Amino acid sequence: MKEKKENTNQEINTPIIPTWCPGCFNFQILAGIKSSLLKQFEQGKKKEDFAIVTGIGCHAKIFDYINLNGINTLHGRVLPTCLGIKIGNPNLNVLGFSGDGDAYAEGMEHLIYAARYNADFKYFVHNNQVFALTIAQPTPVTEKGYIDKTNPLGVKFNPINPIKIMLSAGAGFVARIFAEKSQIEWIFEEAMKHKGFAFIEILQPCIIFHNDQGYKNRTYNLQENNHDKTNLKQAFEKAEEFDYNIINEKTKIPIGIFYQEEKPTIEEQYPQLKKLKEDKKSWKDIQR
Ligand SMILES: Cc1ncc(C[n+]2csc(CCOP(=O)(O)OP(=O)(O)O)c2C)c(N)n1
Repeated sequence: MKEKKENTNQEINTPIIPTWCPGCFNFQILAGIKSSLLKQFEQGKKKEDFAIVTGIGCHAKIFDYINLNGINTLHGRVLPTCLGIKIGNPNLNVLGFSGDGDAYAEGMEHLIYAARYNADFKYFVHNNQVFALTIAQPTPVTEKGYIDKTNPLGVKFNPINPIKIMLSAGAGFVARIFAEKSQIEWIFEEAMKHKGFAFIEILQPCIIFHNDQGYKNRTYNLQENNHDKTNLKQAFEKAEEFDYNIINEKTKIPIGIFYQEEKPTIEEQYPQLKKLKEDKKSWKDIQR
């Protein structure tokens, strides 16, 4: 077996200039993820301990701006790609990124299974309530009545509520935050401490096509308001408070961790994966 060379280059920036619109909230997400990674490196992890997976869309450009190994996968297929990486090498810290179209339209069925299988990876959904890259068609979380060229009569259906879906599917870490660097840093650390699948929805107003920056003023923090994140019933009640429809003066949007419960991960349940983890190996290392 070849001896592994240690990678001493821990640079996470890339030379690629972001093509997001000036002022896009994706910049906040990028800054928060980068500083969180640097903190992880300070605590002893290395660049090669991480893998990044993105879907297709504006959110997915983050793949080009962070110098980590990974896969810029097909639209809607972030979760099975993350799962595949974890099964190939359960020692990797896998970070998945999707847009709301990617996660809740093309990728919806994978969400249920990610919660059910509970592989230990972290999933960030940049929710701007539109298919932004393809110029603003509605997604399953766009508000009823939304008009665009593909829906000139307005969207006729109520949005789905992904927080409720994740709670129902049995996800062990269900959170929502606003796209602000400090919030990303906080939730990144909490999610890394959690053993198992972590679902993190990031409210990320699209400043061109769905510019609801008022979102931020309507948020309140669950953890600062006595929310019991171990109480599933309470988590559902909090999830009900915001139904993704717009929004009036009274609307309150809970952010923070709705629910957290550690459950056995897929890696713990299969002896082969458990052994790879214990031996700090991947399938590649044990191939003959
Ligand atoms: C299977 C498939 N369907 C549709 C497309 C076209 N497409 C490319 S990007 C995109 C929008 C992505 O929207 P979202 O996932 O919400 O990400 P955002 O751009 O808002 O960050 C679509 C529909 C595609 N590339 N592949």
